[in-house]
Amino acid sequence: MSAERFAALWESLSPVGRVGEDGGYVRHSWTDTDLVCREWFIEEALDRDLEVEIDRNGNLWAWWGEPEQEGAIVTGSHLDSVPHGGAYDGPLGVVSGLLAIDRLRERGVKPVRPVAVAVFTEEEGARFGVPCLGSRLMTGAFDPAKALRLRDREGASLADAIGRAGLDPDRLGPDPERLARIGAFVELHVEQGRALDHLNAPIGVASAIWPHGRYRFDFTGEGNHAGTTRMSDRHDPMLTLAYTVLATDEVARIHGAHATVGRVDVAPNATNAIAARASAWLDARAADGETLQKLVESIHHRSEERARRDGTHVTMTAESVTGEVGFAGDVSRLAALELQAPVLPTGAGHDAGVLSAHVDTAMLFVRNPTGISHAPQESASDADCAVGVEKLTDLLARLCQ
Ligand code: HGY
Ligand code: MN
Ligand code: MN
Repeated sequence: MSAERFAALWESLSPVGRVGEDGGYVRHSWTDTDLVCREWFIEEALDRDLEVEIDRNGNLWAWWGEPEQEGAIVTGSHLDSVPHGGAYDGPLGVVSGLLAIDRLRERGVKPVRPVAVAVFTEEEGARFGVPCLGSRLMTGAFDPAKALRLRDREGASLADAIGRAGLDPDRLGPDPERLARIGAFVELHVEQGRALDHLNAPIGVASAIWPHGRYRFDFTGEGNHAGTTRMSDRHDPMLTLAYTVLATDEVARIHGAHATVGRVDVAPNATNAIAARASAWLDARAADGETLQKLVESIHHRSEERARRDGTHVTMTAESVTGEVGFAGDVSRLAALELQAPVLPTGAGHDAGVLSAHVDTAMLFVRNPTGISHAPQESASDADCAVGVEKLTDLLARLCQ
């Protein structure tokens, strides 16, 4: 696979959802932009004579071989992005999967089991708040009734969104037959860090995904006039929120963990009014479950202490929590042996993490020279991406024959 050949397919998708001069992407699930991305995938799959399926949860599947046959070898990733995210997080795995099918055929590989490229919906949880929603619904890891009630920031429900795209909300839910037919899942993903760059390696293999969770903090206080309310008379939830953000940073450093508040919501959000209430979303990650729990408990405890001082009130709600994922099965071991690539953990969640509880799973990483992700500066060279396609093809060839 040449860099030019990779770039040709890459560039057929890259203009979709790219916004503003910063080149960031806004591709939220079930929006018109996402439907264009989905159409792109379906066309590319049909161009390759792959059989396309949309499953009950809206995930897309492009099959080479009989979908009903056992032991399918599946690759793929997601097409949705965080707001103003990078180009590669998700789409790189989908484009590489399609090109790997081309390369398997050119190499004359005759699979003895079906091979598929999958596109999972709402992996980022950027619109409806729950990451890996498509793969969690398929594996029964998230309640479909609860999912249908999830709302985006404009108040549209998931039920409305998928209904608009032609799916039947009543069919949302576990898909055990489909899951049982998958023999192995391999997700290729841009590295979200600089380990491969420091190792001067184009490709890596995942060893683990850190446990991580998303926690919503709701602060309530007393709305009032910014100009006439004495400082000593205030119960300002923004103070408690600000302190919680500072505590997040300090506690994460103490625990050698990663914790972030990147999203807030304030009401009434007026220049000349003391806020009545505010919300902040904590993204917390740590190398092991025990540290994650201590990290979140400590942040919550400090926030409550500060609330008492401010005369405000704080509640914390866990919106999604993902346990540690170890990629230690045969497929991961084969990947490390076959590809002779560095093996490294990641702090980022992936559909491969969700599927790994049910299916033998591996993840391949492609070098990201900036190490930046979830931002427009995310990058990967066409040459490294082409190497990624070849390595993915090597692994799929071993698995499907
Ligand atoms: O947030 C994550 O870890 C992933 O990129 N969805
Ligand atoms: Mn991501
Ligand atoms: Mn991703």
